[in-house]
Amino acid sequence: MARNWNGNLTENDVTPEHLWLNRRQIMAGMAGLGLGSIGGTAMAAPSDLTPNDYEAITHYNNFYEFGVGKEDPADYSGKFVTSPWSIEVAGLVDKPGTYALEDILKGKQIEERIYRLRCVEAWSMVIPWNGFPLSALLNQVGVQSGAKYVAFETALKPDEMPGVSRRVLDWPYREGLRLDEAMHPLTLMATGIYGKDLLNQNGAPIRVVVPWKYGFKSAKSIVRITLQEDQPFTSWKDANYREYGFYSNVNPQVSHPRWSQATERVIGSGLIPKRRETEMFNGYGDEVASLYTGMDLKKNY
Ligand SMILES: Nc1nc2c(c(=O)[nH]1)N[C@H]1C(S)=C(S)[C@@H](COP(=O)(O)O)O[C@H]1N2
Ligand SMILES: [Mo]
Repeated sequence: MARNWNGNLTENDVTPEHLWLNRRQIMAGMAGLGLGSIGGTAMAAPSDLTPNDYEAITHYNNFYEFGVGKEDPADYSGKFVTSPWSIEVAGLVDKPGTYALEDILKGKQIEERIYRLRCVEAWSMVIPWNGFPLSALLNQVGVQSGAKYVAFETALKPDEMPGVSRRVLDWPYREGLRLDEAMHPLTLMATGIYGKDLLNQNGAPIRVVVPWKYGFKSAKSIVRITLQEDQPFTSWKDANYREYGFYSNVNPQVSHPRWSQATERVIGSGLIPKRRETEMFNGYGDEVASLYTGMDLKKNY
């Protein structure tokens, strides 16, 4: 099921940006396998993009519907039923409706994308996702011209989610993106990790991954996607708008009110965890900075 990002390019895919991303992805993959560089090709890929091991990726999680402890999602998500699954696509689209997961996956090419995940809590890891660009789904349903934002809603099943009895957030967990962010080729609908179907704790069976934003923007176990004109309600901004903005692009220069975002703790780096400097847009600035031209990112945090 897993396939590399260089697989099956169509003519439409062959733009300079895509080619660059391809090489970067291949390199990232090779770095993960310890293969080093391809015959001297000039390469912008970060050399330290080594995926975390499966154990860390599946046992150090935030999924508050199952509890607020990092191991709670692994320990308490066993009752969560993720099959059958469907996503309701609503709002300003040509083909609204409830789509079975199988129908969403039909014809979608599953790629591997090795991305950094930077949590707003100032820790990070590297995850080899499997999935398809959100743009493929949005193109399939036909986004109408009035749509400016995409809203995501997570499943809310209190009988299967022991964490939601505590009102840590205004459930269901909701997130959103501007339409151009949602259409960006880096924005992924993930269905797997390391070539295996997502486990419940990682957002089975399907979740969004937006690698240049703090992790909470990447909503798990999505059941509804709405195209709309207005900026969507988002759970964390609702919980505390001074701490969590709508954009929440990774930005080492904008501190969280209670801690600095300049550095991050590297999960899986040993008993005395290493810290690394946090990069603007989590290292994806070459690809995404142009989305924010002319915006004050300190105000629009
Ligand atoms: N539905 C839902 N999605 C969620 C969360 C959550 O609590 N509920 N936590 C977010 C946060 S804070 C992070 S850092 C990432 C973690 O993803 P991972 O556990 O797969 O690494 O998921 C995000 N998506
Ligand atoms: Mo997070």
